[in-house]
Amino acid sequence: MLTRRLHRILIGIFAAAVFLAPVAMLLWPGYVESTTNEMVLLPAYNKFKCGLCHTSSNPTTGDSDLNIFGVDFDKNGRVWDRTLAMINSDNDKCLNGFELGDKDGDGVFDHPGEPIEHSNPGDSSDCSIALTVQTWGKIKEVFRSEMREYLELIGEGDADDEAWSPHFP
Ligand SMILES: [Ca+2]
Ligand SMILES: [Ca+2]
Repeated sequence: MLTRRLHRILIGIFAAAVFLAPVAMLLWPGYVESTTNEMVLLPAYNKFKCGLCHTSSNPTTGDSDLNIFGVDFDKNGRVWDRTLAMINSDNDKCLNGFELGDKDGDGVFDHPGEPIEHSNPGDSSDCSIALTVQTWGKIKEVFRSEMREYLELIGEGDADDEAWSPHFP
């Protein structure tokens, strides 16, 4: 009789712990705050936010695992610097510094305007080049140069003649 009652009590305690622990941790106010405080140490975070370091873009304590970049950031003392910028955490074709728009890791975003990540340094399937004002300018420059050379080659253009120049936005 006593054993059966003790058994029920123990099962009740176990069930309460299983169901209440996640709720208690969700209500732990310091958790989300600490993630946010660390996110702002990165040169850009407006696109992926928590998903830069976590396997979830909206982590709770139940799914707050770090992704591979988050692990490297943690190993680096949670400091963004040249060392972390020169690592390719997710083993795609882009270094962390490129993905976060700060190639030399000096903490300053490399491009004018609002700092937005090129891609996610913790996602091996994401290694993209954002079409910024700067990269679009480079594309136009290359095209104009190639077109000028071609027109001169076929005798249709003048290096100083801008009339043929295509109009780009
Ligand atoms: Ca990478
Ligand atoms: Ca990536």
